[in-house]
Amino acid sequence: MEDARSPIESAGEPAAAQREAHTGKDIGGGLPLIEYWAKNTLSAKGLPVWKTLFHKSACLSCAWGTGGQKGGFTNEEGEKVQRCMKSMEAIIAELQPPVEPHFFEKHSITELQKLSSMEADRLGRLSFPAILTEGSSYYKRITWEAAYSLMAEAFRQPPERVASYSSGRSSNEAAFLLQLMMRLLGSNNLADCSDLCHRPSTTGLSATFGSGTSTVSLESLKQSDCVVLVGSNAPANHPRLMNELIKVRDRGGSILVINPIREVGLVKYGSPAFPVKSLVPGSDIANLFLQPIPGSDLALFIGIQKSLIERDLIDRDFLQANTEGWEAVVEQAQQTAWETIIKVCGIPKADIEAAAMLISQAKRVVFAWAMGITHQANGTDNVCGIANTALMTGNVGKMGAGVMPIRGHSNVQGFGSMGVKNDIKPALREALEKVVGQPLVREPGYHARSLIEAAEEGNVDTLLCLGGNLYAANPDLTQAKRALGNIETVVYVATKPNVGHFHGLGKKNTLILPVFNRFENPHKTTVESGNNFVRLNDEGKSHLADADLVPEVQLLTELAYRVHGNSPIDWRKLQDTRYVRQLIAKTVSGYEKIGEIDETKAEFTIAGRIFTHPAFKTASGKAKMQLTPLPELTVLTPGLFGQETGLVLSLITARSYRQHNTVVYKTDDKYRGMPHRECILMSPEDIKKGGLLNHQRVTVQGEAGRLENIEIISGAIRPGAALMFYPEANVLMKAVSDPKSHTPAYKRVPVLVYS
Ligand SMILES: Nc1nc2c(c(=O)[nH]1)N[C@H]1C(S)=C(S)[C@@H](COP(=O)(O)OP(=O)(O)OC[C@H]3O[C@@H](n4cnc5c(=O)[nH]c(N)nc54)[C@H](O)[C@@H]3O)O[C@H]1N2
Ligand SMILES: Nc1nc2c(c(=O)[nH]1)N[C@H]1C(S)=C(S)[C@@H](COP(=O)(O)OP(=O)(O)OC[C@H]3O[C@@H](n4cnc5c(=O)[nH]c(N)nc54)[C@H](O)[C@@H]3O)O[C@H]1N2
Ligand code: SF4
Ligand SMILES: [Mo]
Repeated sequence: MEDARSPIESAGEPAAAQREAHTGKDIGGGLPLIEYWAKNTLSAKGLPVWKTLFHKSACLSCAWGTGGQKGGFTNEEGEKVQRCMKSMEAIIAELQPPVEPHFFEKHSITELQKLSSMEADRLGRLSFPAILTEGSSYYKRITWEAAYSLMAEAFRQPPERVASYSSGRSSNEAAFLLQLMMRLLGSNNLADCSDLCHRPSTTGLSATFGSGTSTVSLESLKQSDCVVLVGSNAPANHPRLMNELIKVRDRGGSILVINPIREVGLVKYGSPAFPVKSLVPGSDIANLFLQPIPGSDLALFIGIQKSLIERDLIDRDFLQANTEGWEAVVEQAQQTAWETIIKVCGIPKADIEAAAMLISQAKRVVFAWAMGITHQANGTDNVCGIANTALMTGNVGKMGAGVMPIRGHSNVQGFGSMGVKNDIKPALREALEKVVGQPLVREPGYHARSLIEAAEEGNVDTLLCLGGNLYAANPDLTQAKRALGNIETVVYVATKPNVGHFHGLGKKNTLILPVFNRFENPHKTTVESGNNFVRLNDEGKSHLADADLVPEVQLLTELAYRVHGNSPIDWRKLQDTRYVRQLIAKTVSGYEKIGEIDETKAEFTIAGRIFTHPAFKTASGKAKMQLTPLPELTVLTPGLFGQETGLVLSLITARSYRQHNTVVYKTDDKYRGMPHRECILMSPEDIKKGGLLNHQRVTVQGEAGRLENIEIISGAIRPGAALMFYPEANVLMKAVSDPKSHTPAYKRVPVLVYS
């Protein structure tokens, strides 16, 4: 496959200007990765890092899901691999010394509220329970006994007024216990970070295939000859996926990248896994790089479908035999005018056709995506549009092909499997009902957004947050703070302090309860990767010698015991996680093998999820293709902000290269040439159009708030689009959500830029 001509040029956009504007690095990855490794492992402080690197447990960071059970650090194919720098960053943050013992006595909440995300994280590990009560300005240490009594009291409220939120870092065992405790209370108010993340993928894929996760295993990905990578910044957020993309190119395959930002690592990536051929010179990644208007990907996919239909390149036999509803989807693509498609996505017809050709020439295509697709007001339709394209080309249900949402947190998918969701699958509910011998509620509870709305209206009394940062992860931080402030008792179970602990305060009580992380628990735990592979984590030890920490499983079982007593579940017995795994094996479909994992140590692929034959988990066994209406992208004007002038842009809020979600590790982003976090990445064309200058300081106004003194950075981003870092930019936006998944549109935020 030949390297593509620059599609930016053919899109009529001045590639030269974009290249000139690019102030960052020339390749993604590269030597800085090795330098980081060397600095942190060869120093005097390197020993605990090495020890942790060799601990047999899954990586803390992303859901690509590398782990250590097979000896050394291995992927599910048993290949020995290196941990990426992101994995190391997460470990180093967990190996920090404890927060200084008298810190909270010396610093009032007003002072704590001034800390940035990075400063909050750098306070160190949480090592004792603390409480902030109404009228007090200081967090104070309390005993575990007092914390449990207070929580148990707080959970004795009507079930509709209690809720949980969770972030996918904890274990399957903790997740399972959390949902069981909540459901026995009679509450489905199990909001989860996936509501803010890949829920559109789960919703769209479940509707189409009857299964909400990736249909592709790592083994299968290794046989693909084309990967379509949409709305993902994998060089930063899933670095080990980059090695698979390099290998696709090495075996003569092709990569189509779709992203409004020409992320440098998606053009060329220097991987430490291939030190000689790749690390310094960099490996080519994208054969074709398309930069659509933010939020318009569905139009581009309908364009790809149309082009395939026009050239008679769709697999009608496959559609006939294995899908339902395909005629309407084909008809829709045929009926949609090219003019409309091109206008909505901003990509010229020739480039859309080139993308269609690239897909049709390949024998086995994997379609992969991340937040650029899900963080949209039509996130679920986006996912269905991708699935339709895969089905039309016969690319689901065979080795080397399929649809692959690239999951976020290291165990976010496991939380979903364990039933941490505001609605419960009937099969799981029935299985749980058998175990507990009583009916469980069927009505859906609050997801992350409806939880905030309910709290704002004063309808929530108690909230337990198992990890995460519900405050800073939400759109409209002012609303999030107000909403949390209406909840009587907010409990944060965490390993390290974050800004949510200081801003997301409950009305009467806010508790911060410290727990062990994955490599410190005194018992075995499991997690699930985005590729549907279950990992076993060995027992470990914490470096925090005198700390007053508990395992998450102990915290949840003790709380459940105090709320529910001994019946119908012997909660204290479940402090031994082997029994939790027995319950999971009995109740969670596909997880049967977890019942033997303590004896066999055999990590496994979850049954029924990887489709190597076109037999799906719908009632008919056929894929149900969904009709996907074109996105309606409103034309933005300064009037939206009550102004007459200024430059209106679609703001993408995303991660820098040195942060994990709301936790910032370093303030700069060298790869995008952004020297600090108060920057806005803009195209040279827009800078000129707005009468502005590179490095000028401007005001960025959103519908919910404003940020001042923001530095313009000129970069390779599509005109009309801009990028700022989350969570700081979350003050700007009102919550606009996809009606099907309720996930916020963080990637198309209207903003006005002016000096
Ligand atoms: N190091 C590190 N790793 C992480 C995380 C982290 O914060 N740090 N977070 C974890 C989590 S929870 C998640 S969900 C994942 C996130 O992984 P990603 O989804 O890669 O993360 P984002 O930074 O949100 O980047 C989204 C990408 O989508 C592009 N994009 C924005 N709008 C559009 C659009 O309209 N169309 C298209 N096609 N593309 C668009 C952006 O330019 C950007 O490159 O990473 C996980 N891994
Ligand atoms: N504007 C904008 N907003 C976004 C996004 C975006 O791209 N743009 N992305 C969204 C996405 S994809 C997601 S997933 C959410 C992320 O939202 P969350 O998952 O809520 O947030 P995190 O920042 O990952 O949470 C970090 C905290 O988790 C705690 N923690 C870490 N490890 C453990 C552990 O082992 N156990 C426990 N109990 N706690 C632990 C630490 O205290 C740490 O401070 O944000 C969403 N918000
Ligand atoms: S790619 Fe993800 S799972 Fe693999 S080592 Fe890096 S952060 Fe960990
Ligand atoms: Mo996420």
